[in-house]
Amino acid sequence: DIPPTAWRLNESLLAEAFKPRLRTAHKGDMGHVLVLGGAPGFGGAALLASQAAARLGAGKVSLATAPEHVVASLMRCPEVMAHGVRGAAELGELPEQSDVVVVGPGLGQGAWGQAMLQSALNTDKSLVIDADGLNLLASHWADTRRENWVLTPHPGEAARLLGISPTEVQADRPAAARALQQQRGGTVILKGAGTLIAGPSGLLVCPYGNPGMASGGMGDVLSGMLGALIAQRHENEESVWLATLVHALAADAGAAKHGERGLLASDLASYACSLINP
Ligand code: NPW
Ligand code: AMP
Ligand code: MG
Repeated sequence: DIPPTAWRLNESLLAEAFKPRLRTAHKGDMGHVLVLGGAPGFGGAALLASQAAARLGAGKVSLATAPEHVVASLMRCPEVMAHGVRGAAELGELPEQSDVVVVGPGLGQGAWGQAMLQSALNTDKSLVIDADGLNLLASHWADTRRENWVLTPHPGEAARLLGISPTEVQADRPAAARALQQQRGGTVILKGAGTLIAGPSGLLVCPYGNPGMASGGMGDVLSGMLGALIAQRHENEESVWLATLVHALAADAGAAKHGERGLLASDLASYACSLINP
């Protein structure tokens, strides 16, 4: 159901936003995204985010992940600079060298994930916090708020952040999205059918997307798309609208081809290309 007080995102925004690149553009102009994630067992989540960031036009993408995931990541996506890190010290200057840090996909909630999140919070860079990054905010950073971040909870993660049940979140999604934005600042994307975006400009709803997105990795791809568009465009809130729109419309194009049951998260980035290169 579309909340009556929310603006609806419309696909017509895309043609306005994605003009041809300057002929003299170089990768240094297109932003550097750093993805922190992929604890043992969850390497795919961080790679999906990284690959989506690369496909959406980020100038450079770095991935800091558990060392055991580096070789497979490089084989799947050599454009991504994959670093195996055992702790915060091994991140070196990566957070400071990037424009946007995406933290959370497959991060886990143990000491390693906590150290990665702390490193991201120590910078003044724009942040995208997803998945276990959100779970850690709920459990260990209860009072932290920030303006230059995007939080991307699904209803389960939103429930943990708000200290209520997922059923209560779903019973009044606009209220949950607004409450999170007020508590934490920045821009909040409450995911799930009829994704809501609560930001400084108010509430928007995304009327696109489909149940083919009810499969693992879809949210991880969104976090990478957000990182790429924020890195290239700087305008935080509008970049959030555009990434949400591109993600959902790419899934609709993908479902038209593969069917809802056959859609994979890793399919989305290639469908997104035709949306951002009109
Ligand atoms: P339930 O079960 O329906 O009652 P979790 P996760 C709720 C990584 N991944 N509407 C749901 O409720 C992630 O990045 C790795 C209502 C349940 O309570 C994370 O780091 C992959 N409720 C980690 O795994 C691919 C909803 O949320 C809870 C809802 C764990 O993330 C998969 C489940 O969420 C995954 O991305 C909705 N629409 N959506 C990889 N390939 O490496 C969710 N819930 O416990 O936070 O687990 O989202 O799988
Ligand atoms: P996650 O649960 O983190 O993997 O994120 C799932 C992604 O897929 C989010 O962007 C959701 O909004 C989207 N999604 C999941 N199910 C649906 C649905 N039934 N309709 C539209 N979008 C969905
Ligand atoms: Mg997720």
